[in-house]
Amino acid sequence: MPTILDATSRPLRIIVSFVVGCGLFFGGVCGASAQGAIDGRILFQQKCSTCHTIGGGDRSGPDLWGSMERHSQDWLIRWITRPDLMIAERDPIAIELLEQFKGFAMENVGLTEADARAVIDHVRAETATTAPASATQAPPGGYPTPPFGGVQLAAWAVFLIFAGAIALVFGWVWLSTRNPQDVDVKRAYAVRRTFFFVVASLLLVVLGATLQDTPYAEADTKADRIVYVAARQFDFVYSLEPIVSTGDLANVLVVKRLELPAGATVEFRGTSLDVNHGFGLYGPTRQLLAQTQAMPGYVNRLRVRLDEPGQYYVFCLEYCATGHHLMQSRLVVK
Ligand code: HEC
Ligand SMILES: [Cu+2]
Repeated sequence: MPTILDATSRPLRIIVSFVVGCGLFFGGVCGASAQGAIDGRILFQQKCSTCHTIGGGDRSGPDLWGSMERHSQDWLIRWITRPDLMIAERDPIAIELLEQFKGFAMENVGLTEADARAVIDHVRAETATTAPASATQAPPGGYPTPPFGGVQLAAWAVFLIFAGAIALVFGWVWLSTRNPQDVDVKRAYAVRRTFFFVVASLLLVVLGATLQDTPYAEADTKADRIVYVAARQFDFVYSLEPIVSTGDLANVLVVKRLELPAGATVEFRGTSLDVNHGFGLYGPTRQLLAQTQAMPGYVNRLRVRLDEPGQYYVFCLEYCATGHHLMQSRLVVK
């Protein structure tokens, strides 16, 4: 399920509001005597949670984690009880938020001042006890250690064997050519020519054998999901709307907690807002699945099918400056 609800899901929200409203009315009638104090948690769930989360990332309204610390109590009470009035009065903070949310206005949900206080207390308490949603935040208990074995071990062994062979050849050449007079130049060139043809034909064979595996034939098949990724020093920004330049960041809804359906073909469209970065996608066991470069001025498409549900990781695979190691993020496949 995507974490974004957009304006098109309005009818759904009206139905939800209606159902919630009916529940509230009858619940209120039955429970009025049982419940004296106003419960901020319940109010939040009923009146705010269609548009807001507390630490779960932006929906059609901003993530409210920490938002109570950004505004004065007076402002909050006025905003929560009469957002329509404040927008009409062109309150500067309200207008700025409205612009950030592309003109989608918060609704007046009919809270009293006492209700508003209870909700504010609830959001403050949740902020104090939960972690903020952030794709860049490490999971509790840290990142899993990647398994060392299988393909990775084989690749490492092949690398070591080849590197060792090259070192041996260099050593042998160094030892056998200490005296220039000893070198038979003609024979050396003949060896070089043979070597060139052997390696070139070997590479051609490998090219022929692997060409059919290149994904270009599927380039115009449709992806189930398109996720835009902007890399920058030092994090990854995700959105379901195109991000090409830094200017776009203000106009798109940034997804703080990226959730993707299991089995779907996902197309990441990656770019960079500053220097070259890498976009390396790792699976639940932290094994590298796919990677592409994130370069300023280019949008690279990376298609992957994420079958296995779980936590996936994204790391920068290009040393981009001193904060490179901070470029870690996560997404969830459900
Ligand atoms: C219909 C969707 C909707 C509902 C319901 C809603 N809000 Fe909002 N809220 C928004 C939007 C959208 C914004 C951003 C400003 C704007 O565009 O009007 C916002 C902004 C806010 C802000 C400012 C956040 C910041 O980052 O500074 C607070 C605080 C807030 N809402 C609290 C609440 C509370 C509390 C409730 C429940 C009583 C609630 N909202 C119900 C949509 C909603
Ligand atoms: Cu980097």
